Amino acid sequence: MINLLWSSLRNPFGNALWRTKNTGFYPIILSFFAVIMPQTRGVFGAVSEGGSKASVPEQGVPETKVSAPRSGAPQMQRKSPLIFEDPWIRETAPGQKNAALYGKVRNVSTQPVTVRGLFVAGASHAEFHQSLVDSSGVSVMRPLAATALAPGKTLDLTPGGNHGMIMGLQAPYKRDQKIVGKIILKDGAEVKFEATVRP
Ligand SMILES: [Cu+2]
Repeated sequence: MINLLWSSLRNPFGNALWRTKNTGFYPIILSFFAVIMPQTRGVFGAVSEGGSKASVPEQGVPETKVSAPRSGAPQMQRKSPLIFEDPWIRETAPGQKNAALYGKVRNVSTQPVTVRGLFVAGASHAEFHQSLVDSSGVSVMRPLAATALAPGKTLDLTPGGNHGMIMGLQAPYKRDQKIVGKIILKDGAEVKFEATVRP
């Protein structure tokens, strides 16, 4: 013990190196330099090589951060041209295969919008229908042709009138259920909605 103290007093540096070599500290010191050195070179590089090298990482970081919201922004800013106000579906009885969708589809854009199709979850097929009274006085319904809505105009879907026809139900729509769907526009865009099932 005294010998060790004495030798470290006489040759503290050599002793320390010897100990680190044999206890595994040496690799730690090496890795320490391995971590520090590239950073040091980076700092020197930034200083000696002017803006070119340093500017790459400096620009790269904000650019990737900015580009994410930028690329997302057009989609978020691209407002839906249609609003489906108060969409609802009449609840169905067990075994019933068809249902009807109601609400107000409003064109809130400044361009005419053509409604082409309909998709409703839980059904095999859906389309817009119009209700008519034929020449013999019988109430009938027919698929609504692609409907162009002028800016500000509304397609009213009401019981007894135009409606979304939902066919091929896989299970009954039960009261207070939320049913997702989408209106498909002529240009292929889709307007998603969530309809509530009501009595
Ligand atoms: Cu119908």
